[in-house]
Amino acid sequence: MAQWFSWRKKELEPETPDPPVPPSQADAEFPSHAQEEGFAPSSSSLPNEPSVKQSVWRRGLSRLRHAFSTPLERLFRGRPLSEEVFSELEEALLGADVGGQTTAELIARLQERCRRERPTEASVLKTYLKEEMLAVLQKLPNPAVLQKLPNPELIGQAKPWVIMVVGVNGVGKTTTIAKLAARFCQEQKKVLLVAADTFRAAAIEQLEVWAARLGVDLLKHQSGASPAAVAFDGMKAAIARRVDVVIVDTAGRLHTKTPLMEELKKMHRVIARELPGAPHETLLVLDAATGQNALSQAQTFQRALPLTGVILAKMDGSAKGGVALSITDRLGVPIRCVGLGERAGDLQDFVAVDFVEALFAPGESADSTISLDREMPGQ
Ligand SMILES: Nc1nc2c(ncn2[C@@H]2O[C@H](COP(=O)(O)OP(=O)(O)OP(=O)(O)O)[C@@H](O)[C@H]2O)c(=O)[nH]1
Ligand SMILES: [Mg+2]
Repeated sequence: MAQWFSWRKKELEPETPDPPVPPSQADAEFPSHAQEEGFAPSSSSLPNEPSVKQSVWRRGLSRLRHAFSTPLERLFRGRPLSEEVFSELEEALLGADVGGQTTAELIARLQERCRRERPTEASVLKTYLKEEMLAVLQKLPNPAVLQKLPNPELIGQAKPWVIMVVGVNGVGKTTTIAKLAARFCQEQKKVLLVAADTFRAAAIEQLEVWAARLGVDLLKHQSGASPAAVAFDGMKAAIARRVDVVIVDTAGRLHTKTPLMEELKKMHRVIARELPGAPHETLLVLDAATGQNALSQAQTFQRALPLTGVILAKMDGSAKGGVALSITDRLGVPIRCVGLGERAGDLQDFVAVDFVEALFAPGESADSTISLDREMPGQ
């Protein structure tokens, strides 16, 4: 670890007084995205009462918070800055699956700030860490536009708006598709689900159950059918039925000898041939509980397909959600949404400030069990 504290040794020999430590800006600098997104607390809310959305994020990240940021509070409390503190912080970041490279970069930036601003207490690292994590998560361009799913303006430009959902088996693709379809239904869009995961009959049935529950159309073939043929028929049906949004479910594994990536590329080509410009979104679903494995999966998919976004499912049960940082940092593909549960309403737009605030939120509040059911009646 770099000798970050060389200035502290000098400090022991009194020279010029320390520059004042800048006031903690973290909280003041986190704007209320809740307001932008229409989830702002009502004017009757108490000043420190979290909004429904903040509560959902806090509840969703509770596992990661308990594994990562709660122990950090203890690590920082009442300790002077030392190399030991930095190496424990490094361990905590690695333990949360932030990943080696992103962790090293974060630590280097914190050390650089300490050299510059010369704090004495380790507790200031919490503020610095929040700010540096936010900088990593916000480094992709134009997040405000990219994050919106559905984006009614974009959907209006192409009809049907086609979303292809990919990912290895079991990560949460089908559930995420149902969550997305529920959102489009709320926007009064006509949705068609295409069951192109023909690997097993149960996968088709699962999508069928969701389609019935949400009251949307489904196009399916027999299990074992060619996924590209299902995608082809799905596009034909979507155009004929004048649907607004098509969401194509895909397999995470195949029973044929064709490698998965080749089959997915073929589906992508078939969709593009039937409707130029489609698929408008190719979303990769990753399981947040798999930590750094999720990043290597993402890199494999990125080599094969023009991904437009990542959806990080199962964040609610994960102590390894720090992978969100390395996905943004290393992949260069924005995280669009996060899965915070198994129900149709348990999908949140990924807003970096909400994520960081929830990660470092003080102890659970009484209403931390509020669920999105309130926002999505009738589920
Ligand atoms: N806790 C939690 N569970 C989730 C979430 N998303 C999906 N699941 C659960 O994860 C399991 C697998 O989800 P699926 O949607 O079937 O995953 P899949 O990628 O379609 O799986 P295959 O079709 O087998 O490739 C199911 O039990 C889901 O209920 C989430 O955000 N949070
Ligand atoms: Mg599935």
